[in-house]
Amino acid sequence: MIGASLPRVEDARLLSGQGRFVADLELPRMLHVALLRSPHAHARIVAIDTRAACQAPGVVACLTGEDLRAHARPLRAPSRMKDYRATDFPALAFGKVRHVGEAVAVVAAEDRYAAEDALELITVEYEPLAVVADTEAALRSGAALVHEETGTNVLLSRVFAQGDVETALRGAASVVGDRFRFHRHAGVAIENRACVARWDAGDGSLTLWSSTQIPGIVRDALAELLGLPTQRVRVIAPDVGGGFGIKTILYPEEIVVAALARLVGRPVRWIGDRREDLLTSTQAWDEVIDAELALDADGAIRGLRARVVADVGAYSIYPWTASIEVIQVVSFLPGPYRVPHYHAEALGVATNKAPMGPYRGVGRPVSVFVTEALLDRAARSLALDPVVIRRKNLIAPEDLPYRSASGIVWDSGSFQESLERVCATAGYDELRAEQARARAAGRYLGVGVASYVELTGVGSAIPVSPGADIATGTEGATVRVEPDGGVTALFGLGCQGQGHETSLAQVVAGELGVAVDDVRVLHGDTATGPHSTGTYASRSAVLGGGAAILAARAVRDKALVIAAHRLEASAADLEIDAGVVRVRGVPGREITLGAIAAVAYAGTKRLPKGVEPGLEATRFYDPYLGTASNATHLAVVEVDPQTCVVRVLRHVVVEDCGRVINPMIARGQTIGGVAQGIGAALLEEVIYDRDGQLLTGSLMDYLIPTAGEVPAIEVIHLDRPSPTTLGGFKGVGEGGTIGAPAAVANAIADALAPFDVEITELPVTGERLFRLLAGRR
Ligand code: MCN
Repeated sequence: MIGASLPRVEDARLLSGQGRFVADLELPRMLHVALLRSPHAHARIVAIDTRAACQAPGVVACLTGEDLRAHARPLRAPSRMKDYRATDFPALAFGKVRHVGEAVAVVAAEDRYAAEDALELITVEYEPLAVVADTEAALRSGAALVHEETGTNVLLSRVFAQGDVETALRGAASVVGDRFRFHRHAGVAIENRACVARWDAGDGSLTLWSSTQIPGIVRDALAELLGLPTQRVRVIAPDVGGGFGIKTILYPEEIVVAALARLVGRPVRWIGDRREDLLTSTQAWDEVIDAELALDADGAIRGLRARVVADVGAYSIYPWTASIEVIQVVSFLPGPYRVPHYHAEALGVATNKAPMGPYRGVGRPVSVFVTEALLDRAARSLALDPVVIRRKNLIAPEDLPYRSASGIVWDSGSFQESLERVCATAGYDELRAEQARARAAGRYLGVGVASYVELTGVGSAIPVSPGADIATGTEGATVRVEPDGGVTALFGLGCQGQGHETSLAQVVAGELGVAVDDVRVLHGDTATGPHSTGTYASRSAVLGGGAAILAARAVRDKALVIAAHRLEASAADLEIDAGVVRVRGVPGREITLGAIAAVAYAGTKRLPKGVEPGLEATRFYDPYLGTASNATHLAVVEVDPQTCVVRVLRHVVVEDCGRVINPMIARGQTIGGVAQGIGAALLEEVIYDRDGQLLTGSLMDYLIPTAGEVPAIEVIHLDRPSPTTLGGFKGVGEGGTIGAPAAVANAIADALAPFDVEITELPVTGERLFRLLAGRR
């Protein structure tokens, strides 16, 4: 079962229009919500008049931020991190607005048209304030404050240090460094954010359907904010059309619809449109990184020094806080390399933009871009081949487990192997020869290599977001054999397209000894699944898979005890395959899992002495440290210096996600991630003007890659089981996005080496390339 490229069982439903997303939900008497959003990036709210809107046809309720305060506490993301300043994040702004698009009032009406029309009747008197447009402005003395109560725009700062980087830099044969910039990014899921809330006055309970990645976290936080007991709140994430990290926070709209449903006693629904999504969903990256890499003459890394300033936007998000992105950058800058001396400072700075949050890869696309760009530069300065300098510095098998310069322990990794394999697969030497031939003919081909390591399946020893007030180290699974022998596997984890209904079924089926088709995976419902925080940080295979193994094993052991009793054999002599338990070597002495379940549910009379009735188990798994996934990407590009068009001709990935559950799914995950990485490298950029107005508020302005920009991606799985996780799995969901931007950036720099330009900013849009090449062509 494990290792089989089974077709995804969910696809029949999803590809034939049978999926059930939040917007498909029709509830009797449901109200529709529209939100009035601020046109100002920073302004005091002097007055809001909703009287006319409240009288408008079809309108049932109308609330401002002040009104909502009586029904829901403002959200606050606490952290134990030293030098972190929490900010209140109100579901509807009161006092002032801090970014364009922030909601200031809500209308609930009989339909969305009535709600939208009523918004136009609300008058808001704003007093515009000085806009904190970027981190430079935010750090200037006397700058306007995004949150007055913090007394500064710096919401967090942290230093990572190992060894003596000053001395390492001083004695180096080569020091390469620059200011790098990875611009702001949006996570564009096919399904915009959406939520529906229903209040049941009969038993005082709330049900929220949300396109969230974290139903468990949303439930716990909502209960607290609304003052409800947790067991009275149920959060269901039905089919979700992509999340990519942006659906891993508790959003204002979820609080608003929940509070409204309770207030008016009718179901309330909000379906975000694309403009709202681009304006208000968390955004990613937006960091300026000053970094220097010091090397010996033979290319060995001596030390790395960096300062990373992140634009964290207007609010610190729940539960991850404003630190999630920038702390990952400094944690992962040393990459899969031996870096003896390291010093890095991270600053998270508030501005009047949408809040910063996690996006596929979190921080690592940025750190990998910087480190890999520096390595290529170092190779050029020391006249070494980019592959040779990586070979020299990559952590070797004998170094493992390896404690990185930022303190993360790599339990395993095939760093050298993935580099060698990518070169062999892509035909590196032949590519270089082809590049030389092309250059002689006036064409600019470039080859870019990037290696990375990431921590996946993180357990309780290391929080996903250091200091944040949320425990992310465990997941549970319930495995139940139904009376006919079919198996139901319940997970708290939700799914946004990763194929859990197939891959987790494979894990359960493999451990239990039944056919995959006989396992039905149900997930994403806090009322039915075990305790869970959700799907993020490439954790479901490791944590969900680990819990599934434990639960299936417990059920299997019990089934064998019952079977031994019925077959009058020893449990040690039994084997289970395709749902039938047989006495080894005795043809015909067998019993089906269904028959065993019937006995188990019939009760004590038919069961062996001391065996409890029932055939189900719930188990939790904590991988404790987490496990290292790694890969090397190789991109081949052609750049036309006249038109500044970049074409990615090839993209090869050799990746190690441990034991692969379903190679087709893991491949699909990698391909999707690479496509997003190519978008990040070439196209996607959120742009605000000096007044904090979003200039990329539609997909005409915010460019995502299409099939035209993405080549056929070659993916090889090394399939080296993790030595530290149950099942040997490592995560794969983010890797494509982590390696691709750096590989593409290095390939562009390589193509343009004759013009002596360096790539320091991503995305490398046509305009940026045009400016870089100005006067050099
Ligand atoms: N898998 C496997 N073998 C392994 C590891 C994983 O077959 N050794 C399978 C898993 O069983 C699962 C999939 O690959 O079906 C991804 O597993 P994993 O790496 O554990 O990641 P998660 O399931 O926890 O998903 C989260 C991850 C993240 S963090 C983002 S962001 C992301 C991603 O997954 N967002 C996605 N992939 C996405 N894919 C889609 N289609 N949509 C998103 O929003």
